[in-house]
Amino acid sequence: MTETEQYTFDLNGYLVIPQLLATDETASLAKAAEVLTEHAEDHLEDPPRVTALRGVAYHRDEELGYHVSCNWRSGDDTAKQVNGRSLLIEDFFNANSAFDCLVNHARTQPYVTALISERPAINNSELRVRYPGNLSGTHMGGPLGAKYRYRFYDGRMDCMMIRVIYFLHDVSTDQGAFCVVPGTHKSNFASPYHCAPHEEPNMVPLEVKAGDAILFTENLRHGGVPNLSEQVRKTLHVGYGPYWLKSQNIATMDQDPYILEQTLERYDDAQKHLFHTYELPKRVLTRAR
Ligand SMILES: O=C(O)CCC(=O)C(=O)O
Repeated sequence: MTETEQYTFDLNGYLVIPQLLATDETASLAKAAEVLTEHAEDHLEDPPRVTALRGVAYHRDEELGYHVSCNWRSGDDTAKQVNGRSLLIEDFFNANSAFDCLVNHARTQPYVTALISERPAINNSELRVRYPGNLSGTHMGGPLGAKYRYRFYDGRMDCMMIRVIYFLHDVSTDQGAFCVVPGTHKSNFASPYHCAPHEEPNMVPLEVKAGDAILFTENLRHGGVPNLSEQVRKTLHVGYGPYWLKSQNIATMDQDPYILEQTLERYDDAQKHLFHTYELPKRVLTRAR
C-alpha cells in the first residue's frame, strides 16, 4: 500500500484500485460467476434450508458448498413485481477452483496486512447478483461499536473488518454502482438519513471498469445505487478481519468459516492459513471487542 493510498484510505475510508485483477483473472472469474449464478438460480428454493440472521432463508447447496438467498430491494413497488431482485451467494470459494486465485491474491494481500494489525483471516465471501431495478440499502457508518470499528492505533491503521469488491465487468452509476459516504468511518454521529442510497446527501457512487476493485472499511457508510440498466451486476466480495473474528457471512454469522475439506485440499499452506480461525476464551473476546 503506497503512502498516497494510506493517506487516502485513512481520509475517506475506501480506495478504488484500478486493475487489481489481471485480465485473465477477470475473464475466468466472470465465467465462474456466470456458471455459479445459473446453478444458484436453479436451486434457490431447494432443501436444505438454513434460517440465518434476521430470519433470512438460505438454501445450503451440498453439491457445491454455497449458501444462497434471494432478496427484494427496490424502492419501487411496481418494479418489485418483475425485477429488483438480488441473489446473495455466500461461500463461493467452495463452488469452483477458478475462485482460488482470490485466496492470498498477490496484489490484494499487502492491502490486507496494511489494514488489519493482527493476523488476518477471510471471514466473508459473497457473489452478489443484482438484477435490473435492484438497489443495496445503505448501512454502517458512524459509531457502530467495536465489531466493525476503524481506528488509528500504535502508528497504523487497524480495521476490524475490510472488504474487497472485485468487478467482473464495467459498472457505471446507472448500472448499480457501489456507493459510499466518504469519511463516515470516523464520524461521531449516526446518519440521520433513512432513505434509499441515491437519495442520501453526500452519497458518492463509484464507477469502475472490469478488473478494478474497491477496498473499504466496514465502518464506512455504504450501499448500492439502483441498477437502472439491463445489465445484471455481478460482483465478488471478500471480507477480512483478525483471525479470531468468525464468519461474517449472513448464513453462517459468527460461526466457523464454511470452507469444505475438499476446498482446503486445493490450497497451499498460506491459503489454508487465511481460513484458520481460533476460538478465543470469552473473557479475551470481550476485552478485545
Ligand atoms: O455492492 C453493493 O451493491 C452493496 C454491497 C454492500 O452493501 C456490502 O458489501 O456490504
